[in-house]
Amino acid sequence: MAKLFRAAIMGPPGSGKGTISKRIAQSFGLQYLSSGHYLRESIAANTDAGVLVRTYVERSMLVPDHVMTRLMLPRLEQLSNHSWLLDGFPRTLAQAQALNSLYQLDLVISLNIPYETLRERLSDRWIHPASGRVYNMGFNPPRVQGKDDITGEPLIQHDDDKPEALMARLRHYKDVAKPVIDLYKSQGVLHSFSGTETDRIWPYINSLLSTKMHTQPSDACQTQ
Ligand code: G5P
Repeated sequence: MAKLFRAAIMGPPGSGKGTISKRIAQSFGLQYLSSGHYLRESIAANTDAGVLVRTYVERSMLVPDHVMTRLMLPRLEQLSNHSWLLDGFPRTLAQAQALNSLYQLDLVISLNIPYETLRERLSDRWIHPASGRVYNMGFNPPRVQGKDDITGEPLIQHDDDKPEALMARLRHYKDVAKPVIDLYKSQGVLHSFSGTETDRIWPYINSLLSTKMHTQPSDACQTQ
């Protein structure tokens, strides 16, 4: 059996992790696991964990590490015979260490996007507070302006996406991500990509994955 391929993608809010992950999953047949997706799922289920998670996600704060590892690691156990791509997990050193104790990653993609670009993308962001669903008025607008596609309820814009708060959030992301990036650099699996447009970064990522995975089977379908 060919070796399984395990990868993760990191980057600040709005950096294009989700957009690039979906392209990777489609092009290379990796199972795709998005931490944001599973958090929104748990919020929508309105379980005790979901109620707790909502208090963090609503304020764009990091969900505690033990909640994240409990949410993500069991899903990976169910995929022991598959190649996969993690989007948005791990985000902290504690999460990376918990993952590391179970799996050795083959590749970590880190997206470096200029602050001004992130600011433009995120200032156009609206959310449905009850579910955590996110819209971007420029690139993935809701079907009806100002309304959630599923429930029809009003969308809101976070104070967190205003410039001063955004700057603080991005600085916090950088501080928290630095030891994670250093860890993967020391393991020789980190590849960083810089730019202002996903479509210009994508060919480089595509080419890297093609090289790294040319012996990998397309063993999985997309989960999300
Ligand atoms: P998420 O869901 O992981 P974020 O905030 O990290 O959310 P987000 O906003 O989903 O990340 P992204 O996935 O990096 O951004 O980027 P994307 O969605 O592909 O693109 C962002 C927007 O820009 C989209 O509208 C897209 O269409 C547009 N775009 C993409 N490329 C381009 C381009 O080239 N040009 C232009 N003009 N636009 C483009 O996490 C949500 C929350 O969950 C918690 C945190 O609270 C987080 O805030 N969380 C965790 N907490 C602790 N630990 C973890 N591991 C956690 N994971 C999630």
